[in-house]
Amino acid sequence: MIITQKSLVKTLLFCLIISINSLKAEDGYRLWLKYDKIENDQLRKSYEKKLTNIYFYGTSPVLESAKKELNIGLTRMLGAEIADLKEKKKGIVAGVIGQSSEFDQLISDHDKSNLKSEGFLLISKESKSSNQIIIAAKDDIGVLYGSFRLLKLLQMHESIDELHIMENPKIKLRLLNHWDNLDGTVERGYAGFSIWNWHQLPEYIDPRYIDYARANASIGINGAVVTNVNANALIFRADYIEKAKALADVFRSYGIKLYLTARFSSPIEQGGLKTADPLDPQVQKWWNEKVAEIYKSIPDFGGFVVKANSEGQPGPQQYNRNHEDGANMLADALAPFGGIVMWRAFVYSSEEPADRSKQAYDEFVPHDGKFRKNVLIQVKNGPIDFMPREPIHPLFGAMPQTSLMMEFQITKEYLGQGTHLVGLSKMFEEVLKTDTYAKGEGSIVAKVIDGSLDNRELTGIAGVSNIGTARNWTGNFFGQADWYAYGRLAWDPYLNSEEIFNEWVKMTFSNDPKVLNPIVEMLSTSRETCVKYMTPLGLHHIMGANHHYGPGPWVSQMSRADWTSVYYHKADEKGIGFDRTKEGSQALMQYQEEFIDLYKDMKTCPLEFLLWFHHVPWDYKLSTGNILWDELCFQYHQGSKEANDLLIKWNTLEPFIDKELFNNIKMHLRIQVKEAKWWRDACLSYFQTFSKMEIPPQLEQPEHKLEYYQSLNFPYSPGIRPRW
Ligand code: BDP
Repeated sequence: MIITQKSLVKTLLFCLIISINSLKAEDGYRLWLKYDKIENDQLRKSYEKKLTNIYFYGTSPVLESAKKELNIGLTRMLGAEIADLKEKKKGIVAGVIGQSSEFDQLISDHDKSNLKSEGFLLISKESKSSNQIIIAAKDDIGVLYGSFRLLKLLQMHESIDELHIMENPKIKLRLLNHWDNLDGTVERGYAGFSIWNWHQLPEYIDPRYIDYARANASIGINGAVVTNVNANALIFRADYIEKAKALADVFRSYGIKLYLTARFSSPIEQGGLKTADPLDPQVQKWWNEKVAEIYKSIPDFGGFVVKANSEGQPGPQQYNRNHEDGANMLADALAPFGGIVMWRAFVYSSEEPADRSKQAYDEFVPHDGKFRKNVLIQVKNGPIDFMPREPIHPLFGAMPQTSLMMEFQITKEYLGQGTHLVGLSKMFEEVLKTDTYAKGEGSIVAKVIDGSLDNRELTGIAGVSNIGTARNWTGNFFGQADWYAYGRLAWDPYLNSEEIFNEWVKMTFSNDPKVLNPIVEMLSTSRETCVKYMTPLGLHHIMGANHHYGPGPWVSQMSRADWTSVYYHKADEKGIGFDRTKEGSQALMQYQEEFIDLYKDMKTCPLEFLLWFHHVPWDYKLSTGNILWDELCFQYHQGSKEANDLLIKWNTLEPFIDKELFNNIKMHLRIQVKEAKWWRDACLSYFQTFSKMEIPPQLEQPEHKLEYYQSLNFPYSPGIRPRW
């Protein structure tokens, strides 16, 4: 046998991949793309028979990424070398429809006509002369997604016989929003610093950028907004545009477009103008030229996200203009290049309105139908701010002539930050499946977002990223599940969390039911647990000031009333809760009639939103049979007990989990147990000063006096906005 230098290098590389795989402790870097060797010989061999040859019709950077990924994944999982044999009858055959008639013949007309942009088809074909697994799509990104799907089948030990899978993404723009600052810090980031090394860009391309793009592509994310919504105009300086271009160049081969946040006052800060008035011709000219300059470097640039007139950020209202004027001006600059504007609806003025939850609706609904075609209004899932539980935002279903996109927060600013295990998928799912009743029953939020309710073409969803320089990307290991779940729901907002958790656990931990079932259960129950120990019964915004870490129901002295906790819980000697009914702030009236009917009456209002919509007397008898105060105590205690159950369950998994990973998670779960108790005791001690009732004697009493909890402070708590 002649051993060429090339084949020797290839074999050595192959051995290296295999050995690295088996030696390393689990540090979490590989995310759900672990591709561990399939130990079941029979299964592995059955895959091997069908998959060790790859043939791609055509070539492009994205197709190359797909081929590379198949190579890495199959080599590792099968422990066999993958050949590129130019053999089209056996093995994986992939291509873009419409580029080769030979390839097109493999796909039925029915399948061809059902495939949509970015979707994929995965089929097996077996005959006497052929044995193929075909990956077909309308574009190369679809082929990449199909390749990841095939690898996932193997990771989940599923059969690849008689394959016929067709998937099309339901939402067009599936984005991650990074709240990353140019100085390397991450607002509300709990996983280290920003992964974007702006200082060393554009020359230094961190290999992480590629793995980041791979991970995103594997779940269908097709856009990244790399800068913070509290934006810095410096990003528009020529050298920074070149840095951004370097990132865009990496992302492109994984089907990911780059977007930037636009500080509204940039024409002043970067352009030297005296104004940023959107109707000023000079200002318009500056934006037009700046956009043209960006497209010169980044021809597929996605567009801008804008936070304007919110929390002190500049915006059109400073010039007596409105959101429409601001968004349309930027949209006009971007339109010639196919770019879009995502204008955020998270706005509230500094005038301290009677109920902050009403403001976005009041400011945006009058502009329905008046935004340019390339504008999306980006709406947070709830009307306040990413709380552990909020009702849906009243804007969903209220602007049928405008593209509304969803904004979820994946980073857990309000749900345990860097340590708590809280499977966010459940929260995302709850929101997406909630009925707006905008066009009668069944008008769920998912239908607003995917455009099907109002026949909207331009659709989108954004998730505020939870990743950073932590070796395992998310700091808290289970944050990986949140990133994964967000991507899956962005692809298909009708999925069930259990299904998503199952996939993630299988790919990340194991297919063994002994491991799979308990972890899926932990993920499935944990969000409800968190709500109970933080904000049960519809309470909200009662966390520590500024850093938002830990409980702070007593927070009352802030520069704005609607940054305090007392503004939201309104506890007094009579009761607790925010009356948002017709008799109160009337925020409930912003919803559809059927929605109002569900929540308007204290007697029938579902308990999870009781204190969101009502001010309820302490001794009010609830449907549970308990008076409000007792119920509050029971819920807090139950939440804290359930946090402990998570730890107990985890401990049973010790024999099956990599030691390093087991301990990593165990330490975080211990923190969660401690902090759940802290939340419980601090909140009950504080609310007790109003209820003046005993915590039911069968429950453990708070360990410390209220003053102790109030005295705690955390000056270096992570994620704080630097300018605050
Ligand atoms: C709040 C965060 C703040 C963000 C703001 C936003 O505390 O850091 O800037 O949302 O979404 O939840 O703009």
